[in-house]
Amino acid sequence: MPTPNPPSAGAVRRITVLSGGVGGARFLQGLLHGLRNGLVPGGTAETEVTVVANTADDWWIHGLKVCPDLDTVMYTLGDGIDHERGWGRREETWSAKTELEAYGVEPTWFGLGDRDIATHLVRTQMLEAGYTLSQVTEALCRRWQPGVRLLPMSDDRVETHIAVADPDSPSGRRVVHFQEYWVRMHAAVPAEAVLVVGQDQATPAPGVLEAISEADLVVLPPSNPVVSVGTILGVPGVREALRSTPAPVVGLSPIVGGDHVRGMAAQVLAAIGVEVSAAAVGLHLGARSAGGVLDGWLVDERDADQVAVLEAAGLRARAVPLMMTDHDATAAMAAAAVALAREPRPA
Ligand code: FO1
Repeated sequence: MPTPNPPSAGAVRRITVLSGGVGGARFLQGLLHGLRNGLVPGGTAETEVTVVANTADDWWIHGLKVCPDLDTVMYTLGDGIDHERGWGRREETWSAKTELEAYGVEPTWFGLGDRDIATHLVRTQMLEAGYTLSQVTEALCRRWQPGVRLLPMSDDRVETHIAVADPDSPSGRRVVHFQEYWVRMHAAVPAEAVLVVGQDQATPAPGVLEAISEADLVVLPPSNPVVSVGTILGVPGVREALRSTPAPVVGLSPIVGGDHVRGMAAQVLAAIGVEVSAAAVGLHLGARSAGGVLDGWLVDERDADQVAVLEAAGLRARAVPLMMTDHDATAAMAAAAVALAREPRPA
């Protein structure tokens, strides 16, 4: 097991971030802000950031391939995002959605905006012409210029489905697509199981494994540990790449004060039997020295009492402010992640 060589006092030239949607995109905004303003030790405006984005939220709807996490990162960093919603386009209109409703076409509960539909039309046309999701993403990013290299975790179809209780079905359960669980059901019912369809057959997209093995630092941002980070780690080969990269691997807890900051992490953590706490998620991902993928784990100051159990498990851990209230606050989180990566391994 190589001892991660923390970025020396020299520059942090390449950072790879394994990202979900809204939380990951917000973190990336702060990371880029920090790099461009000298707020990240060793980082500069020239530091290359590669984002490996979760694609298990993807959904075929109305014949279009929708990739929420890829698009949220692309729109957020390309300054096209609607800041209120955290997804979809700013200055959006909903005429197509309204017309579909008028035809009684389901699902009416999933908001596809007119501007957003153009992205899905381009993506769908290119996929049908034989381009890979990686090639589509690269093409879309030529317009949006996100300032990072944006890679899907895989070019293969991987979809998260959630099993929920259903007294009307013989098995007592029914399975819905993640988007239905989140958007239509608001994750208001317990997730009994998380089923990632196609996960075991997927291969990492081109460049993903190299982005992990050749980085100076790998970061797991405060994304959902199950349906965002978990699904990226579940792509065969990714976990092994994290365990063998010479780069330090540092994560930031998406759980603060015993709950998720937004989204449905609490529900899906319960489905996999992991306690909803900063330490439990860090221990779930695990220290590389104990078969896991992490060298360091940042928790919020409210969870400072959980640092000890993390360090006892072989992780470097620190309690710092983890609320992404503005770009400077998020940049400080990124700086803390780099500082933690530089610390010598615990004795
Ligand atoms: N989230 C919602 O809560 N309601 C929606 O109607 C909705 C539509 C939507 C359309 C495109 C897209 O890329 C994302 C969309 N999201 C919507 C967000 C999406 O469900 C989540 O951002 C991710 O899947 C979870 O990270």
